[in-house]
Amino acid sequence: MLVESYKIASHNDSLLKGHENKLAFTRSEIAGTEEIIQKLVDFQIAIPSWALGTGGTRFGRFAGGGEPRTLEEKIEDVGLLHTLNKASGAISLHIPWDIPTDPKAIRALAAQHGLKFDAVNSNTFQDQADQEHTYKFGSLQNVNKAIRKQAIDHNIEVIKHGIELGSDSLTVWLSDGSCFPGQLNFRKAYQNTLESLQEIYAALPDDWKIFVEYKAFEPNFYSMTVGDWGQSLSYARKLGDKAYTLVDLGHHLPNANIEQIVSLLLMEEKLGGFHFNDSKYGDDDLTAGSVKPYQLFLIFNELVEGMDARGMNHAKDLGWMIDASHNVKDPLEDLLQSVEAIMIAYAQALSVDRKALEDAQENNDVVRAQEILQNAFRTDVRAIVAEARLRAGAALNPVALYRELKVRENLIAERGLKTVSTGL
Ligand code: AOS
Ligand code: ZN
Ligand code: ZN
Repeated sequence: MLVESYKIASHNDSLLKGHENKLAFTRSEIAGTEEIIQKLVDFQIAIPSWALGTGGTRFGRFAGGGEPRTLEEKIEDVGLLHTLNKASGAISLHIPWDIPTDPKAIRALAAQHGLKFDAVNSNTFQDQADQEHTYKFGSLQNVNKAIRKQAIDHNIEVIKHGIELGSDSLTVWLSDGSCFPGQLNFRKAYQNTLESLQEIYAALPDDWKIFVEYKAFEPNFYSMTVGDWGQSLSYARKLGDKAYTLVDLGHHLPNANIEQIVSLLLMEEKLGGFHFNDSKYGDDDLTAGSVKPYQLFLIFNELVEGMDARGMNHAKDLGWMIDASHNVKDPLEDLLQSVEAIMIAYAQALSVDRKALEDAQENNDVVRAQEILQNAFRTDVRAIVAEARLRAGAALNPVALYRELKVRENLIAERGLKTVSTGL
């Protein structure tokens, strides 16, 4: 389905008056709105190919309809999101779910939609039909060398697909670990994983990065081999300059201080990027900002502070991506909501009076420090985010326009009601 620019323009016209009133008020509340708007225009968040279909739990999946059936249709869906918000200009592929059989054509299609290829992802947490060895007892950590080799070769294959597409990073997430105490020799599992990662690292092109994603738990697991930021950082350190830690917000033990983890990784120059989502318990993969928006803001607060201190480019120097599962919502609407929540948190963090906060901190003025942060969090920045979209040629209200244009109904008409996209 194509959303023509005149439809966006007429949607924007109908909302313009109200928008301008809100923007004028916001300008009176926040200093430096012009710079903030420009940063928002530049900011892009990658969409994972596996989040475009309906997700499920281990118990069931209640499919929507009109889901993308092919890689081409996935690219079209992300293109659609990008047309509506001009902030989703990249797609992240998962191999073998998204094998690009004709990479040239796939690149051309993505370019048509204004999309880049973000990190490519390997999959050694499932067995594929044509695969020789099973990953039942792990992949890169496996006690069996032949199994490790199969998993290493797969990752190298993924890098090759990524090169063909113009991607420049590989994300490795492992569901390696153990289910019972005694099952695994932790030290050997660590060593095997390290050696496997080193072989993968050796196959990375010079200008590539490898992101080592950590996760505290999987249902049924007793231990995870890359279970937390410390383990990931330890691998990243040993691997070298091209290796970084990836923070998926849902992968921590309850109440973890994620903003502090982020600050530390950034300081150590080992923060690679994010998988944004939200959760009440852990790895619920809910819409970003839907449960703990203050935490999301505090994370961005550390990012802006730490990146500015290092002279980093907010838009380019880290990998920004969503990783969510949409079990009851229309995935595309949910993704629009996530992007909006991320932009809001970023805008709020940009609006923090850094100088005043630093003064408060240096003077141990705890009350003042709290006031500064909460004031930024409680000030409505939605008009600034909408203005950034307007200037980029996107919709003032993407979710509303999505519904006005009956996008899902159109996709169902094109693709059918009984469609199953790949993913979890
Ligand atoms: C799994 O929990 C991780 O978040 C992965 O990043 C990702 O969801 C997976 O690779 C896609 O299935
Ligand atoms: Zn993730
Ligand atoms: Zn996850």
